[in-house]
Amino acid sequence: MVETKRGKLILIEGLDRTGKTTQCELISKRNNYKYYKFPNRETPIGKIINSYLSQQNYDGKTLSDQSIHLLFSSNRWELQEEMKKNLLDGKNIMLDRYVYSGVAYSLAKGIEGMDYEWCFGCDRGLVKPDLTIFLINNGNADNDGFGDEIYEKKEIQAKVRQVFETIFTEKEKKEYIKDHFKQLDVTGLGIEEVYEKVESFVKEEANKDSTNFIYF
Ligand code: DGP
Ligand code: NA
Ligand code: NA
Repeated sequence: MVETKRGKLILIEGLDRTGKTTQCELISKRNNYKYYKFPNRETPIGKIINSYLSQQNYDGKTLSDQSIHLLFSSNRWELQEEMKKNLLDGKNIMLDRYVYSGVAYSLAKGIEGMDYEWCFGCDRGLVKPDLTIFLINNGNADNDGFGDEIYEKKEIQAKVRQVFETIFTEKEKKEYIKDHFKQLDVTGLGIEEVYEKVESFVKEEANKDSTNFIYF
């Protein structure tokens, strides 16, 4: 019996407007990867998340910070079985945001009691990416480019970035980061220039043997 080789799970993380979605879509189109984006705003939970983020039909009081945090996590859990099934079927997956966004955006709020362990807690057990690519863009410091959603503000983005960097340089370093993390500075680069770099990371990972699943 021939065993199917497990597919790779590759994640792109970063602040808003760093080009994550564009790159994930290009990789999935050109290399036949499945594409998952979190939050997935189409599920029942995703619809609540969408109204929170866009602040439409939402009075700002219905959901506490803890509650929205758990909904973001739940949104990842909603699709977990399907993702694992695809991977076991040998399909490669590109992920647009995942656990690290979950931790970073909530930690950045600085809410008492919502520390790193608390924020990570509900995501423990999700399958870990084989590779995480963290996009950094130093070009939009003035942030005229941000949209209207709840976190798309200069001060919030600066805090989120700090938290991302802490996670990737301290928290996750020991067990995981060395082989599974690439930081990519995309400042001033065009879409195809970024793509070339992202694709080379993706191909390098795709050529490695697949291990058993690792978990958060
Ligand atoms: P996007 O659709 O990629 O622009 O993401 C929507 C916004 O939600 C963006 O500002 C990042 C934020 N976000 C994504 N995932 C999470 C999460 O798990 N928790 C929190 N609090 N925010 C998140
Ligand atoms: Na956004
Ligand atoms: Na995006």
